[in-house]
Amino acid sequence: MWVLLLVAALTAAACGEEQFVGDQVLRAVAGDEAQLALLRALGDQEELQVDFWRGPTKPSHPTDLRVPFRNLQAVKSFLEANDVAYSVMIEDVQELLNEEKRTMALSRRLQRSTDTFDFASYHTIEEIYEWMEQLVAEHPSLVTRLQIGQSYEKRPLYVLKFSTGGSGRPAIWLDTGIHSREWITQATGVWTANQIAKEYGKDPTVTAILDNMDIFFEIVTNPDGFAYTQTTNRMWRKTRSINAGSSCVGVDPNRNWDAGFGGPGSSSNPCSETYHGPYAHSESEVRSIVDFILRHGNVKAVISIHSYSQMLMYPYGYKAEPAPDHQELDELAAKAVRDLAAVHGTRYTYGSISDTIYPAAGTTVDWAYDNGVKYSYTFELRDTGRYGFLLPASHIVPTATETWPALLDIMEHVLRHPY
Ligand code: 0X9
Ligand code: ZN
Repeated sequence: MWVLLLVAALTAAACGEEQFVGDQVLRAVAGDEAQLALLRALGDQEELQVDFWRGPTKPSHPTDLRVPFRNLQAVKSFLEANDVAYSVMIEDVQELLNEEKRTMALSRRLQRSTDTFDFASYHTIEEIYEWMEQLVAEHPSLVTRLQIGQSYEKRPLYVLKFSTGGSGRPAIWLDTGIHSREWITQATGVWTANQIAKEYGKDPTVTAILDNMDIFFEIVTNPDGFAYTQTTNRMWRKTRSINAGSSCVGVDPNRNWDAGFGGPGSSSNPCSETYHGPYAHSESEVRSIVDFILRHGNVKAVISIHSYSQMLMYPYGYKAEPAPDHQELDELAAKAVRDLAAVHGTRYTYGSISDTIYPAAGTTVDWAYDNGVKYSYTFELRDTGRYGFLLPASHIVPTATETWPALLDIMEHVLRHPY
């Protein structure tokens, strides 16, 4: 067995795939503002190559950080010297990646022999694009596939359109995978799109929604990043655009929107994971959605799906001021997380982005809200950090299944509250 593993590891390394052998994900909890500042300082020391998975947000809230093996001792000593409490969440990142690869390969063999799509497995971008064609072929009068633009590396930006006809109908926009490493989101996107198609004409809520509104669903919102997570670096979050004057690649597509662009919680450093880019909508992956939504002119809800932390949030992220529709958005979020929890007992927190998580300028839902889309929500799916971005495939169906009633709550509310 270990010979096979060794061969697999050597092959991956020879193909230029980034290895994470011995890397750990630590959870640190700052006791006060001073300790929080120390955690932020860790991130500013570029040579330590600390990759923040979650936070730092506020005292007594968890900060999850992936630390390369060679810097583990330095980081742990720093935390200990400053009395910052921490624990190890993931002992060896590479072990989880090996397991993920094994299950993907197993599912692929099964799929070849049975010719059915495995919703309980992670898939490559090619498999997802092929599945989209299949979905369209199976539901020709309901589903079409549009191309709204091209990524930086010239991949098509596909959107599934669910429509029963009419023209200029109010619409709901859904996106998953704008951060490429958040694999549970694209997988949940595939399951959910299939569910929408399957339930039309059966489930009365889905039927009522689609008899009056259109749904647009972009599943692979950051295709270059997604392809890169599968060939080269599983932990890639940003786009893959080249930054003039820097050797660091990519822009954070969830800081690139024209909503408080360049403000708190975003970075002007191209090497940062939260780099906002040279100007608002510089990324074609973002620009294409902006153009699409503005040109459509009747988008009533934008639901942008991320992971992880189990949260449901609404504007604002770029300012602390409550949104004019705060109360309605909050009540609807409360109902959605209640219905989500009823499925498997999974607990979500909810609130505005700036209250719930941290100030984040330039995000999708703030842009949508400021451009007239009242029902703007963003999910952070499972889990709360046991696996983080490396959520095992066995969680895909449970995650998608529990998220479904929450999505239906929001969509049904839009239907019943025309504006
Ligand atoms: O930093 C982000 O962009 C979000 N967290 S993530 O781990 N998915 O990267 C938080 C920002 C506010 N939340 C969302 N817009 N989902
Ligand atoms: Zn994200």
